[in-house]
Amino acid sequence: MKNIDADQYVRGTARYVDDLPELQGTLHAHVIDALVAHGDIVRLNLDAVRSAPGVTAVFTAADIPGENQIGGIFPDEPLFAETQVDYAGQPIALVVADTRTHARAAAGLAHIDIDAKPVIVDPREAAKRNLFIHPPRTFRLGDVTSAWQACDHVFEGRVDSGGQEHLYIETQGAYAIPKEGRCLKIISSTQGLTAVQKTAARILGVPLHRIEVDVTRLGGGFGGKEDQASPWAALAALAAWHLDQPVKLILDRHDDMRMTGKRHPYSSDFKIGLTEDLKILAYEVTFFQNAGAAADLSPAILERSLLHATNTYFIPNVKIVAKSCRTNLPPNTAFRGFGGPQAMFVMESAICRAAEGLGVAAHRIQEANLLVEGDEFPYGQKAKRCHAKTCFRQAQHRFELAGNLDRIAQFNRSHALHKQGLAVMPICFGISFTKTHLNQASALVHIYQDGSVGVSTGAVEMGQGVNTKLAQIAAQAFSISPRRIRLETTNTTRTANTSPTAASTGSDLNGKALLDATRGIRDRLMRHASSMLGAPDDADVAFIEERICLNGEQTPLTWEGVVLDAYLHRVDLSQHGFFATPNVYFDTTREKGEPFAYHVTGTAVVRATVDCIRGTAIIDEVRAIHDFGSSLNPLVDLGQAEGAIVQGLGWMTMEEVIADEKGILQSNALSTYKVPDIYSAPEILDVQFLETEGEPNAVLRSKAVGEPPFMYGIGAFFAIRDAIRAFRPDADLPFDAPMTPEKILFALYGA
Ligand code: MTE
Ligand code: LUZ
Ligand code: MOS
Repeated sequence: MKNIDADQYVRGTARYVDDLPELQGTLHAHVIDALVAHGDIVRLNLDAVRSAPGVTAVFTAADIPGENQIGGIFPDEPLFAETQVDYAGQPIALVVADTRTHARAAAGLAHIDIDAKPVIVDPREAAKRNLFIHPPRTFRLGDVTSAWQACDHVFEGRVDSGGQEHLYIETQGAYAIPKEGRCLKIISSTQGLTAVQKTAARILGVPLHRIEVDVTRLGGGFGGKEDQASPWAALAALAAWHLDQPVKLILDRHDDMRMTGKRHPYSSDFKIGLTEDLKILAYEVTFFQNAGAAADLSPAILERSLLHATNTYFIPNVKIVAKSCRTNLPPNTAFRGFGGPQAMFVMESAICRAAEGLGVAAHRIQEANLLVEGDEFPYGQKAKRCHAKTCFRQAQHRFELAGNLDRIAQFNRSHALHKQGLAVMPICFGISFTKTHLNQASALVHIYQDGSVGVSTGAVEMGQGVNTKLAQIAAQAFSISPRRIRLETTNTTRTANTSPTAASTGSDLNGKALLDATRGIRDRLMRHASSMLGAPDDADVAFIEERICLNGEQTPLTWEGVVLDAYLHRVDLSQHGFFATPNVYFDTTREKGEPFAYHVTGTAVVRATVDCIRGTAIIDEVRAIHDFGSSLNPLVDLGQAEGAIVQGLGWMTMEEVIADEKGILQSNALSTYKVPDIYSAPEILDVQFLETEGEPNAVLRSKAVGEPPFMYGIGAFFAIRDAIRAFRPDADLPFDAPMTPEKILFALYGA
């Protein structure tokens, strides 16, 4: 089935927050923010803002009726800075005017004096000063200390990976509309409706039932709207609450880039020990996570780094230490992979270092250590239905690894100024929220009298195609045409207590809740059809392609006929459904548990060509064998894999978030921040489906797909590195991503 939204996307008729027709009396808000990264607010004079043309009101912390607090995991983040600012871009006040232009112009008239304090942007520097978001966490398996002696080879190193701007096409925004009885409806571009609802309620000091949140779709989220949609919604809500008028707040691209958090940069130290036959016996790693100025989701992201530190390998002796470091940057946040990519990049760097030290190909070390059935992860869970080896072997064979390496060597011999390199990139990603309680979802299904169906779930459509999958699931459950199914907006009054659509679990959790709801209605409708047919209780009644079948034979009854008759006989045609992932748990005192419903594995082969005059690199091909399970929708899944891979390539090769030493973002526009476009996508992007029985814990055996393929992009770093080595075998190459042309040139010719 093709994506049910494809038509709207192509025609440009899909409606985002800023496309909604504005209600009469709608006002426009603009944020007044800190222009320095750290200091005490010594004077805040907003008189000129207040008297500027078109201005209705200006709000500060003093106007918050509830709590000036938006921290989700720890209460360490005010909505408005009061006495001090901790990062450049931090909101200090909100101006509301009749037009957006007026609001923005007025904001420029604010006089804010800040007594500057020292700025820290480097996580290692923060760690030296004991500036942590929370105490470090350590995961252990076996005993690294004694294992080093048993190793034939030990290597150490440092690894750095940079931030990444989400660059969702739709910027952050919200539209808050007062309803009667001091209630608010907030239309928000959020992945997490309940987070928006809770944040607005906390700011206003009202119970959750006074706040309704509604989402039609997002123009992308990528994790950037998992919880960072909340402050903008809360700001619009605050203004709408005081003024009793609708208030819209949409960030422009520049403000969005300056004011919102990004993927966490990490700096890490590793030590890896191997035996003569390339078995990794011990691995020790310390992650310094650059959290930014407040916790945001950093503790959860750090946890996923701990969980994914050994990628897809079994290592018997492991020690992983993770430190979340407080710096003066906007709080960094969820981004596709959620700390997993950062950790896996370190693991692959360690393997690369060992391979270079031993003079063997990295893929031989990778292959010798792949997880097999029953192997224990450092967090206690055992590998189950593990396809790591199958994917790796199939990638080796189908993509002719040996032949490819020969051709590359041949190319490199015959080209002086272009060099090719190759990397194999196996991945393993755990599926479930690592906070166990978030692994729940609900759905609400209505069948209308004409047989058409309305489906509400907690899932947010952000381009990933979850609504298409949900429509398929409902259509399949009732055996009716998908045209009869309508996916309603995601709304907190129809689906309460939603987990964010994140952790790649959107279709698993909501799909299973939806299946639960459809089962209830289907049972009632089958009983009703039975009685319409005068069939005995034990008769075999089934819905098959809009017809009712009795003991395998078609009857004259149709879906529409049964639905209408059921209505006339007062059969309940609505149903709530619920799903909670069984058996997942995690014990943080022992740092052991079974946090994931299942794992997704795969292997990619990445080939790159470096232009050794210009320092530019082209990723020629990415081919992968990926475990989609038994895919519900191969086209949607392929789109997810391809998009994720290109996003991963961007993180590893060109996207460079640069804040200067004063904490001011330099890469603050699309002229200074380069994202992959169609020309930087590999000419050969070939993602093949591993043939499997499918995953029983996934919805209809179709595995989660949103995040895992992102990590294939990591292969690009090592492919480029391999090509550089072909030009300059003795190059001193740090593990420092992204591998931009600037760094490549330096590697080729630098000191
Ligand atoms: N695909 C598109 N087109 N836009 C997005 O914002 N977000 C990604 C992924 N794919 C995203 C996307 C992220 S970070 C996640 S967690 C998943 O989609 C969330 O959706 P799912 O759980 O339904 O896979
Ligand atoms: N969000 C979250 C996530 O709250 N918990 C997670 O485990 C997670 N994983 C990936 C992406 N977002
Ligand atoms: Mo995705 S980072 O879980 O929104």
